[in-house]
Amino acid sequence: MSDTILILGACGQIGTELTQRLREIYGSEQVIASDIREGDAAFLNSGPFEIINVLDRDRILEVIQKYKVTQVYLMAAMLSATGEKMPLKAWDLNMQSLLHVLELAKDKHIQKVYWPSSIAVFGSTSPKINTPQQTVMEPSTVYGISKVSGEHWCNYYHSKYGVDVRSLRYPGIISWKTKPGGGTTDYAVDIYFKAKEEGTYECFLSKDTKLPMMYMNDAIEATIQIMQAKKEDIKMRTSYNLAAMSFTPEEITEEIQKHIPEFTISYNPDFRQEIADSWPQIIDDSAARADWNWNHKFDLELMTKEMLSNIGTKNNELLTAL
Ligand code: AKB
Repeated sequence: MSDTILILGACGQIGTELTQRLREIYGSEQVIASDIREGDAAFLNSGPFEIINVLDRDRILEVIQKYKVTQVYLMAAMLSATGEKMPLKAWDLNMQSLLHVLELAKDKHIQKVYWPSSIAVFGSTSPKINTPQQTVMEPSTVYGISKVSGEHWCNYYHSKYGVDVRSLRYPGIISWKTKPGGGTTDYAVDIYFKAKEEGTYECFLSKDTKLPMMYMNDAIEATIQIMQAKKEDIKMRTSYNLAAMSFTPEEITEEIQKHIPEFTISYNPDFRQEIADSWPQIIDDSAARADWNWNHKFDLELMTKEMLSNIGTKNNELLTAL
């Protein structure tokens, strides 16, 4: 039987590109996009779309039954910076949606679940350099608390009920097609847009704040790769560390200046600095590389070329609408 995929939160930064890529692989009709509100016309026209509030379990089930869905990718979440402004709302959204989907999988309405975790599961007591797969995890943000708890729920549903749930701890994800919203790593997307559009950028993190980052193409490939991996190769049922590169605002600035020499940056750290300071600088993702052959393609140099050559082009105008 072929797979039918439901994406919850399909209009977000990762959901948009994931939907597009999954439709290329599985066929448009096999990939049901959904979000709490309608996306752009181009997005709606590229395949089936349903309005779903991820807090409404019955509605998720209705759509699963309507399309005979076999896999769910739960991409809806409130990120670190917004989560600190609305802690209880972030907790409700991030946890309840996951528990709904895990319950639906436990009751055999679906066969496989993807749920993203984050480097935010780590806190200031975790090692900052080469942060291991398994280590101390005492997150300081509500987003991090929800992700670390979610990881344990995934592991629990897998070991107790055999639910096939798979997860990755995303670093900051950088893309030119859809902008992120409410994250601490968002500066690394904004900086490219401002460099192209205004030639200058005020950064909300200090110049030497090193964080793990990844180009969107790698994030999408990793997501699909872990979902397509053989069951027995998935040894971590909490979530896998995932890495590609780490850099500071100063280092990304220098890379951009190779293409736009007149680009300038100033620094005005805000409440997000404390969040960033609690996170790892470099992640050890050797478990993902060993277990299911993860390998990144994009480094800072290649990503910068891609970002700057696509922002502001016809390509970008079209794809932003997806
Ligand atoms: C955020 O900054 O909150 C996210 C993340 C690292 O999970 N991009």
